[in-house]
Amino acid sequence: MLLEILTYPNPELLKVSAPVTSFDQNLHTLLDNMSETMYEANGIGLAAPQVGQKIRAFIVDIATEEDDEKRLYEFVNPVISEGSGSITFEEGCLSVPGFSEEVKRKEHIRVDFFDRFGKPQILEASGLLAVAIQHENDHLDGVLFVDRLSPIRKRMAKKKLSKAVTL
Ligand code: QAP
Ligand code: CO
Repeated sequence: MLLEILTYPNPELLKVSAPVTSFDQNLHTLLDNMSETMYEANGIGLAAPQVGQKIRAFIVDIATEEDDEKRLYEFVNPVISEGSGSITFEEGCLSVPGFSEEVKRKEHIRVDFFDRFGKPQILEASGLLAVAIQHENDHLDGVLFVDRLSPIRKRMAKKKLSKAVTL
């Protein structure tokens, strides 16, 4: 089932999400619907709060069209640690359609998380995958990539976005 993606400036996107407590069929159905919604929207990442569910879960699939197979990662109650290096990437967001800006993040990260069955997992990620995980993890804390810009570029971005919604 396709889900509705909340878009900027919806205040729900600015709230902090709560940890997942039961790894049940409800969670599995939500994750399945999220991946269907992400692929349909040509996204590479989607967090539960973007579809109105304020729980700490997100999905990422950075496979491009040239890549044959999909590699869907599901993260529940993730904790990012041991960040190193830095990488600048032009980011977009399904909740901020039609807008992109360069954001600087950690190049290498370690993520401790749970899979959909509640089994603890550890992933070491670099490059685009690390960028995507940090971007999606921010959604769980109500942070959008626009908030990661320098104060000047943030002001320019908000001005541009406020025009886009009123037009
Ligand atoms: C987050 O972003 C991300 O404006 C996922 O018109 C971004 O899937 C992770 C999208 C960059 C890593 C690097 C945005 C699709 C999708 C748009 C997305 C649009 C259509 C964004
Ligand atoms: Co996003």
